[in-house]
Amino acid sequence: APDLPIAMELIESHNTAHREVLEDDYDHLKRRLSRSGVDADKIKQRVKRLELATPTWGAGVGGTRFAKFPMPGEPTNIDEKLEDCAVVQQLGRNTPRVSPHFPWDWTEDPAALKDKAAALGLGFDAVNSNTFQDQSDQKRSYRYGSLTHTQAPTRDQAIEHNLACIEIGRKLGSKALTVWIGDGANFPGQQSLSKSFDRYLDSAAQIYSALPNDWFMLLEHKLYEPAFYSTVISDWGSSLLAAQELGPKAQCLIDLGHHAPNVNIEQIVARLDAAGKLGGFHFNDSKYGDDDLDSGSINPHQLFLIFNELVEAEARNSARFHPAYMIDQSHNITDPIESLLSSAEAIAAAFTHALVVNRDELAAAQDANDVMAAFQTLRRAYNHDVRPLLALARVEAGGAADPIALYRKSGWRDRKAQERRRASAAPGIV
Ligand code: AOS
Ligand code: ZN
Ligand code: ZN
Ligand code: ZN
Repeated sequence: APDLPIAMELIESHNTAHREVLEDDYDHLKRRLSRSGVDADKIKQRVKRLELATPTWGAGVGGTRFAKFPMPGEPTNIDEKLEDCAVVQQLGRNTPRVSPHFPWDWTEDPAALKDKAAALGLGFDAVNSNTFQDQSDQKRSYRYGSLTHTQAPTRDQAIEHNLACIEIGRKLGSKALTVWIGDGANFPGQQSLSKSFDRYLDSAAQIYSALPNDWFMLLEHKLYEPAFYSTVISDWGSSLLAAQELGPKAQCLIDLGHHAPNVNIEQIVARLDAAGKLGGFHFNDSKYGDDDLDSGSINPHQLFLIFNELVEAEARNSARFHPAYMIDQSHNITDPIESLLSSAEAIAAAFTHALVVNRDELAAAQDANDVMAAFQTLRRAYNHDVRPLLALARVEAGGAADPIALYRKSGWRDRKAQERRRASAAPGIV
């Protein structure tokens, strides 16, 4: 049995204290849902199967290019990050796998790392390559690009790195490689918009051909930053073109923060699904750009509408529906464990709201062009307070009724502040 970080007795007594109120609230919700023909117990079982990956870099305190404010007790190496992700999984019960980033999480002994994670009750999700910054031991610079660089030896170096990520990912039990590159141009005229995309396709094809059969290559688009004039894989269109060119194992990954403000992301979900290319998500929220704020903290309704499309997509084609869900956030001023717990619950809430939409009613209203009825069908689902369902699902799975309250009570961070070495305040990472 895994050696879990938080004492089971603490969770049990916490849950016992919450039990009565929780069951009372759940029964109330159950009655309300049954009046609209929805079986709360069934939804609860489905929500229990929701799995979100946590990012190793999200376990540490993030920063901006201006500053980072370290927090006593924050993790500074992959072992400590795993421990903190294990706390999130133990209390929240919907984040069973961790997504590592290389070379940040580099290890000479992946087998040992895999065992260490398993001992904490964790597995590994997609591996992330990093050719968007230079490493100290690297021969060639990515200043003017990596997979799309004009010079072949630099492209080769970036390809080699991705192949090394696949190798290490195999040993960790990963099933996907996520590729986000910062390549692009900061000035008009700086590079050929068409040739740079061709070079991307060429490099990506070499990585693709090294993928194990049961793996996916997830292509992550982003409209800008660090390339502020033109980014090579800037949007879902470029991503889809590339994924279609590469082959069936190449899929598109949607990071919610990687679009211009007000873009209809749920429509992108529907389009990528129609093309059979909906590979996965990086969940986060944003106000202005790639803010990497906590999921559902700014626009929980958009998250609901995205899950509404996902529920429809799964119903349309459950056989090929397997998007990888991950949280990709930068926790700059909160305790990352609390942000991850809060975000995982917000994502589960959006999913639950989507599950309680009366699909027959919605389809009928759409067919009859009853606009208000269609909208109200969504609104009714969104207005339910589903927190008791989420809490009970967690408790039944061995987690905590109120994860953040219990986490605070556990004294985890203070204890780690005594044990762990201090993090550096160097800005710029993530
Ligand atoms: C960058 O903007 C992307 O969101 C990537 O997913 C990136 O690899 C990750 O945020 C780690 O920096
Ligand atoms: Zn300024
Ligand atoms: Zn991302
Ligand atoms: Zn991003």
